[in-house]
Amino acid sequence: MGLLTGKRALIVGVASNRSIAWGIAKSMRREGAELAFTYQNEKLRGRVEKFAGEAGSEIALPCDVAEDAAISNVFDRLSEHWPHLDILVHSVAFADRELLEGDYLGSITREGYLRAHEISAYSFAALGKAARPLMQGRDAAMLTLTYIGAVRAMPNYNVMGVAKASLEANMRYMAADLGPEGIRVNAISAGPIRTLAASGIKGLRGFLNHVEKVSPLRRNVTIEEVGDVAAFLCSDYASAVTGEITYVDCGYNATGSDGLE
Ligand code: NAD
Ligand code: 0WE
Repeated sequence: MGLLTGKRALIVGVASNRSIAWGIAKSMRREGAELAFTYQNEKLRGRVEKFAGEAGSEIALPCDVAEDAAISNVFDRLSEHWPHLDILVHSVAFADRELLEGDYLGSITREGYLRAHEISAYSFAALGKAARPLMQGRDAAMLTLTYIGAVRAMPNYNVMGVAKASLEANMRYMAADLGPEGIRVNAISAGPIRTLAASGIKGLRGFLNHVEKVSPLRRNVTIEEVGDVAAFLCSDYASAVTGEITYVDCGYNATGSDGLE
């Protein structure tokens, strides 16, 4: 019997076979969950349909999280397939690329700030609000993905770090709301991984090399390792864990050796 046998999970944020959401989908599938997926736009539709098929799923629904109607439509359509939902995985972030370079104050704009927060933080609350009715009475779980840039000022991460701080606070407020209903809400703070969202980021190679050099495990984390922790956090083995951030970063966050030879 798998960790997630009999559970149904909606995965938001698959864009490629390198996506963290895909690592999570693979682990959840292996542990017996039934899966459904969303895709951001028509460009990604075919790819996500193929990934859904590989994961034994026939459910791939459009959802641009910037659109209220798209969010409510996902749960309307999902409820035609499934009477309930047990797991919601939110693996979405976006900021305009120009804001992820150089000085925070040098690059920040009102528009860029609002956009980053809308897509990367508000969307978790919006999806959680829309998923809530389907998750009643289920020992259900919601999960989001964050980064250490929420709690430390990291070079170039800039407005995304501020949005991740908001995302982490959202996660705690959602956990407080939904705990009495039996719904747990958690976050994984993953180490840097070369995904689509990370490719083309100036200095990503430097971040990866740095973690390899100074993290206790002396290497970087994989999407499969993030997936396994996600499966655990959304399983009944984690039934007393909510409002928590679990670092899956080869121990990087626990070190203080930066800058030493
Ligand atoms: P990815 O590019 O594979 O996934 C990002 C996803 O966000 C894509 O599927 C994209 O379609 C989706 N997205 C963006 N804007 C959207 C919108 N308006 N509507 C719907 N979907 C939208 O990259 P990833 O690295 O797997 O990122 C997933 C999550 O993991 C993000 O929250 C990211 O911040 C977080 N994270 C990534 C790393 C890393 O180093 N890669 C580390 C820690 C946390
Ligand atoms: O959360 C992220 C990246 C999220 C992201 C990535 C992009 C690239 C393409 C959000 N918006 C965009 N917008 C785009 O146009 N990570 C944790 C990965 C990441 O991003 C960094 C990092 C790391 C690590 C940005 C600067 C420095 C390090």
